[in-house]
Amino acid sequence: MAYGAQDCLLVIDVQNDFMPGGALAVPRGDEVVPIINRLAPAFEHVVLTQDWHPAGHVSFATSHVGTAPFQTMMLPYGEQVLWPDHCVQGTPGAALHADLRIPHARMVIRKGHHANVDSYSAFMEADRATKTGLAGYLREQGVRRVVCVGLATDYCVAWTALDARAAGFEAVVVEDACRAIDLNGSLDRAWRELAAAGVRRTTADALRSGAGTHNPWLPES
Ligand code: VGL
Ligand code: ZN
Repeated sequence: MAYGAQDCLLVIDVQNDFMPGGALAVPRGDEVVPIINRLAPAFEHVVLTQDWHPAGHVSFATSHVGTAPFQTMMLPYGEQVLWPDHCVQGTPGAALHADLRIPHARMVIRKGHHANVDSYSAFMEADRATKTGLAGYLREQGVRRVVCVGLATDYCVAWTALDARAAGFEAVVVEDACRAIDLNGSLDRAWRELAAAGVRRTTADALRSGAGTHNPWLPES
């Protein structure tokens, strides 16, 4: 078995605001949708995430006087990139892309809902102390390996994969099923950190061709 009950596909933040024309557009972010749709049926266990901020969230530049989007600011928990307002709870921009077809997804986990703390990672908020509950859920389900796809490679996907490793899971990032924001070298930095943490990097083709057989990208766990 290459992947099965011990594996979970994590589909990260495939939301309207991260699409071209959206509030925090990720270049070519829409291209991941058909790739993820083709990959998802190979996984019996899929979890979706949604970035899910209250209006006035601390990560929004509009919440701080004299700031502009994409600059950084020191907050009590560390340095924070300030973003355009995005993924506000219940708005159309926070909805999942309408073409995402993963009816068998079991859980949607929403993150970034605390007004004063951001959460790129699906496991742990930016204060590096508050857990989302995802690690406990996955452990109770017998999951040992997460396969990460979605947006954005260098923020929510990378932080999620790194925290998956920190929580004791195997982690894989499917490079062509992700797109990056790439702010001041963030994408190169993310790939270096992922490699150093033992996160595997693969492609959707390599994953698909390995389904149900031995897959050199995904050694038996
Ligand atoms: C994300 C920036 C702010 C992401 C979320 O999904 O990568 N990036 N909020
Ligand atoms: Zn956000």
